[in-house]
This record gives sequence, C-alpha cells and structure tokens, in this order.
Amino acid sequence: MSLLPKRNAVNSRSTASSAKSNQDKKVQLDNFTVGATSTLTSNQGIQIADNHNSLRAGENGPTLLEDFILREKITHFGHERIPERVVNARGCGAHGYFKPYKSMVQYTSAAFLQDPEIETPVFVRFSSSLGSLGSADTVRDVRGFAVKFYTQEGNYDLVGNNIPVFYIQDAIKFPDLVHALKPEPHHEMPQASSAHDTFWDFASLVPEITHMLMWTMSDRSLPRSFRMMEGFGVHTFRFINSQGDAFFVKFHWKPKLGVHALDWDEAQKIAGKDPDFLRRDLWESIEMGNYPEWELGVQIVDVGREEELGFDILDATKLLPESQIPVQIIGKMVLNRNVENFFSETEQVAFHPGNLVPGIDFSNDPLLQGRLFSYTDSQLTRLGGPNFHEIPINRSICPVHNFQRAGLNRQTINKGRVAYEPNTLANGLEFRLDGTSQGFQSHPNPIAASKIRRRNSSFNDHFSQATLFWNSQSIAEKDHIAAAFRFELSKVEAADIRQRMVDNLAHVDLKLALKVASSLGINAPDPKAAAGRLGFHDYRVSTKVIEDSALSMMVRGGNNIKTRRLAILVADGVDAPPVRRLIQDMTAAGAVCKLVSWQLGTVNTQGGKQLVVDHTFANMPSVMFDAVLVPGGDESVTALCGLGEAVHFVLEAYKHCKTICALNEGTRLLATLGFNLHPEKNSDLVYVPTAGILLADAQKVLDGQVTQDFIAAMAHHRHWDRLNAIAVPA
Ligand code: HDE
Repeated sequence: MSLLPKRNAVNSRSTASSAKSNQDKKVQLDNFTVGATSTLTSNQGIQIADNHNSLRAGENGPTLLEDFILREKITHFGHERIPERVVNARGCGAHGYFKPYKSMVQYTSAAFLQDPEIETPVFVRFSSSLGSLGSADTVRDVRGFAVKFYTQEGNYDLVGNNIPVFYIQDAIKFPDLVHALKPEPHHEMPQASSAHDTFWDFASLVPEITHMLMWTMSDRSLPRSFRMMEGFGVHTFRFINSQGDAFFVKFHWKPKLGVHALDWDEAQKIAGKDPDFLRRDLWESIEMGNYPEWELGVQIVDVGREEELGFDILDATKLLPESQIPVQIIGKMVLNRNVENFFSETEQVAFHPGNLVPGIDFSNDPLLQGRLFSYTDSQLTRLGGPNFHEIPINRSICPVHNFQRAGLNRQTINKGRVAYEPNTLANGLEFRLDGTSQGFQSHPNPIAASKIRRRNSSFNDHFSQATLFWNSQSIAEKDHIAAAFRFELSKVEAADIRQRMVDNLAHVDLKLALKVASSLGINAPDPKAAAGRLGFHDYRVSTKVIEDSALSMMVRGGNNIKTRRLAILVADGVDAPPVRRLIQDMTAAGAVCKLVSWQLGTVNTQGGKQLVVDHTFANMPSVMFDAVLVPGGDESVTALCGLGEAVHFVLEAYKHCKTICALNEGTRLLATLGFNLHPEKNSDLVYVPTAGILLADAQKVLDGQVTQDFIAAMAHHRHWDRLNAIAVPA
C-alpha cells in the first residue's frame, strides 16, 4: 500500500451529511497506515535478500562501508528517539468521538456544539505531569487530560487536567515550578515525585500554590483509572455566539463510571508490580469494548457578573464552586479505538490551548496567556520543525490552505508560483483577506491599560478556596490529605522548609496544620510566622460558599460495578456452583471476574469438574483488583490458608479497604483479620462485621440472595471507613 495520502480522500470541507459521521479522522489516518508485510525493503523500496548478515570482506573480514542496507538500518535505529515532552512526558491516548446533547447556539457559534446529530472525532491523551516517559503510572501527581476535537472548522484542543485549579497564577513562574518539582538537578532524583526538598522549598515560599496542594495531596492525584477521573479546562475561556455576545466558560469532563482513587499504599505497590497500570487499564477496557465515557459540562458566567463571585475569574488557582454556578451537561465523549502505533499517534500528537475554533476564545488569565506561547514553541524542538501539523495525528480533517511554505520535513506539495497574499497571479482575480466577517474573530474586549509587571490585588487571596476544599472533604478524605502532607514533608531534609509549610497550612485549617506538624519533629504551626513572610498576602475574600459537596470524591463516586475487577481465590476442592453463579451475576452487572490461584492451569472442583485459572497470586496480586471473593470448599480453603501468598492477598485487600466476600469455609481465610466469622450463627443473609466485608452462606448465593449486597458493597469502590485497616501488616 502506498504511504502517500490518497489524493482528495479528505480534501474538502465535509458537507452537512458527511459531517454526521465520526469516521473522517479514521479514514484520513488509514491512508497513512500499513499492516504486516511478507517482503522486506530498504527505505528506498529496494527488496532486501538477507537481514541476518552484513556485507563483509571475507567471512572473517571487516564490514564494508558500502553496505547501504546495514548503514540505513543502524542509522534509522540511532535516531528513533525524539525529545520527550518537557512536562507530561508519560501518557497514553485513544480515539473516539464527541456528540453534543443539545445545541449551544445561545452561547457559542462553535459548529461542533450545534447539532446533536453530529459526531466529532477526538483524540485524547492522558498523562502524568512530573515523570519521564518511562516512569510509573500510579505516582502521586496531577493528571493531564488533553482532548483534540477534529472539527469541521479545524482542530480545537481542550488541554486540561484532572484537577480544576493550578499551582501558580502567572506563566512566568512555570519554569521555576517545574524545576522545583522535577528530579533535583545534581543527582536527578527523585523520579516522578514531589516528595523532596526543592519542591517543598518552592511551595513554602509561594502561598498561591496552597489550593493546588490540597488537591494534589488528596486522592484526586491517585486515580484508580483514567476512565474514573474528572477533567477540567482549568482556565476561564470565552464562548462567543453568532451575535458576538461573550460569556465566560469553564469546562468539565464528568466520567460515567464515577470518580475513584487508589489507596496510597496500593498506588506505591502497583508502581512496582505494574508500572503501566493506568495505560493497560485504558487499553484493555477499549479492547474489551468497555468504552470509557465522559460528559462535557460547562459553567457559564455572563460577562459583567463575574464581579459577584468575590474572587477573580481569571485566577487559575480558583474554581467556580458548582453549588454557586451549576455545571450544565452539554454532550458526551466516548473513547472507542486504541491507537495503531504509540509513537506515530500518542507520542507525536501535539496539543495546544491556542488551537481554537470560531465561537470559543481565550480569557486574560495570565497563566493561559503564557501557555499560548509555549506549546507551539515546545513542539518545534520535540517534533523537529514547523511542519508538525502535517503529521497524520495532528492533521485537521478540513482543508488547510495558507502561504506558510517549506521548512523541515514539509510534506504538502503546494502548486504554483504564488506564496503570498494579496495576489492576482494565483487564479487571475485579486485574492485579498483583509478583515472579512468569515472565519475566526477575536472577541473585541476593550483594553485601555498601561504596561505593568504586577498582579491585580484580586489575585491576593491564597487560602479561602483551600479552606473551602478542606471543609468539603469527608473524614476519610481529610485523613488521607493529612497523611499525604506528612509523608511528603517527612521526605524533606531541611526542617525549616517543613516548618514554613505547616505555618502556611495553619491558614487553611489549624487542625490540619497541627495534625501534619505533629509527626514531623518541628514546632507547632505558627500562622503569624507565615503571615510575616514575603509573598504572603493577608487577604481573604468573603465567600458565600464555605462547603461544596461536589469537591468530595466520595460524592462523585458511581453506583455501579462496571469494569471493576473481582479476584476469586481458588484451589483444588473449591465449591464451584456458587462461584459460577456469582461470576454470572457479577459479569452481568459489568464486573470483570478472574480466578486466581498459586499456579496457572486448572483446579479440580469439589464436584469433580475443573475450573480454568486466569492468574497466579504472584502475577496478579491483590492490588490489581477491586474486590475479592473467597469461595468455600474445605480442601480449597485449607490449601489457601497454608499459602502465605493467599493470606497476604486478603490481608492486603482488607488494608486497601476493598470489598471481600467469603462463603462458608472461605471465612477461615479471613480469620487473621480477627472478626467473629461465623455467618451461619447470624440470622442475616449476609453478615457484615465491618464495612465491605461480607460473609454469606453458599446456598444463599445459589438462591440469588447475596448478589445484590455484593454488588452494592463493590459499587462503594473502597470502604475508607473500615475498622482497623491501619493495623494490617501487609
Ligand atoms: Fe502545560 N505544557 N503548561 N499545562 N500541559 C505542556 O506542551 C505549559 C498547564 C498540560 O498530552 C508542554 O507539548 C506552560 C496548565 C497537559 O501532549 C509545554 C504552562 C495545564 C499537557 C507546556 C502550562 C496544562 C501539557 C510540554 C504555564 C492544565 C500534555 C510539551 C503557563 C490546564 C499534553 C507540550 C499532551 C504539556 C507548557 C500549564 C496541561 C511545555 C508554559 C495550567 C495536559 O508546552
């Protein structure tokens, strides 16, 4: 197949009817895609006869320089790497489509938001921000959530995060922030972690970071799955309608599976057991046909009414509380196709918050304004020159016409002698573009100002929303935040940095600061000391909203078990009928059930049949599952009780607050947990000694009396309020 794009395949703006399809991008990419081959050629197309031996002067002689086949192969190999992204290097992507639920014509003229019949192809890349290309997926970090919409009016990129605010207010601080966060320059440690001196040194001196810290120290920075995290545009943008009216808008992605997190201990273990955990989860879900879905939401504020918010809408360290400005759900995004080639698509995709379509515009957020410069600039180094928009994944599906020519790796062959405007030589008529009403129009917001290198004092409030976030968390979530601060700061060698941080935290909440300080070998937090430091502004807006349930992940949790992973621990002699029944019921509810034992192959059931084992305790430990079932069967349970790996499996699942269901003799495996484990002595169908631990009679499973309780417990995802999880030595 030719590697050249098929001519005219996608070379004109689609008509309304073809625009309804979401296949345009796929068709375009197919033109560049090749499959398996039975011949081998050089890059020049010369057929190669021997790919095992280089050309040499005799059997034991030196290799000849004229071996162009060897030279080409080795040279290409030596240049296979490109610079990784400066930030957000580690990521993975998938294709899909976006479809609006309703027309947004009242607010924006953006064509892809007008017609619920029209699907727009998208490519999404999720990423972590700190680590290198090969770093582990489950580190504590904000996640990137970048969406490229291939619209009929050109590419629109919504390059957001899974946290709605950012560390800093002004782009000029970004290099300092990232240098402080990244591995320290003298020894390049630690990888993909903020738990080190330079980050907390910077953080303790820049109080505007405090709100973001509350989020990154929360479970939001440990997503269970990319499919289970929210996305946010972070900045305030503008919608512009066809009359030219402007509205401030904030973008949200709401996952259909709810918002869920890993336990911190679990996240650290997964980083070793399966560093590709989140990437694999996304890939496998799409391969299995469990297409992840998000709804697009917007918060809209009329221009002029932003003053009523109390804080500055242009400050990226602030969010719009949903209880104050509700999120309107306006459409749905589905990811339904994995990439064909990671490098060609995921690595070479180039996002840019400045890729806009008519109907959407920037705001004057000084963080956003800096990004508008940075992304193209960064791609020039990463993708080697100004023609990266011609790389297939970056091509728009509507025609591109301009007079930018040549440059490294130019693909397009522009015909004719004219590479300028205005002209008459192109087709005999004068071609002039000098301010028409067609095409992208920047919103003419009036500016009358003096040049000034200073922030508006409306950006001075650094703590009120950090407190709002803290107030909105459940008890378990607060515990996790305090523990995360303690962990990170305990890694900081300089005691004065630890002290400065807790002094700052005292302005969020004194109890939090005391809790954090108590284990760090420093003095009690001193809010006055923080207030006396440079960079601190003794200013707090008076806000109407002091608590907002939308900020708690527990409220955002889903109520189903779709795609959750259930481990069923088995050995020879397992009581199979209840296992089969539960697999049937749980699978019907959307869960993925896997049999785990000490070796692959089959186990013999109590009834003399066989069950096929999917995984071993070693290759798929408890951290890779969301829930555990321990079936009955005396022989099976006796074998499991004598197996450290099996005992560890349930202990660890308990510690990580996962649902565990044990049937009949299976309760013996849970005995190490120290509960009164005799369900038959209890009149309830399912005996629950503590949150998420179900003990039930196998016969009741067969009678269908256990499934609903099991599903309800598993839908909780993690039982963070479980008794004594801290005491488990796993
Ligand atoms: Fe980025 N950011 N960023 N960023 N960012 C990059 O772009 C930058 C910021 C975000 O999957 C880089 O192509 C500056 C906020 C994501 O390919 C770079 C500033 C948000 C991704 C860059 C910010 C983001 C990036 C690295 C401060 C959330 C990954 C290479 C003014 C709203 C996109 C590249 C992908 C990537 C610069 C702040 C999100 C260096 C200067 C705020 C999701 O250009």
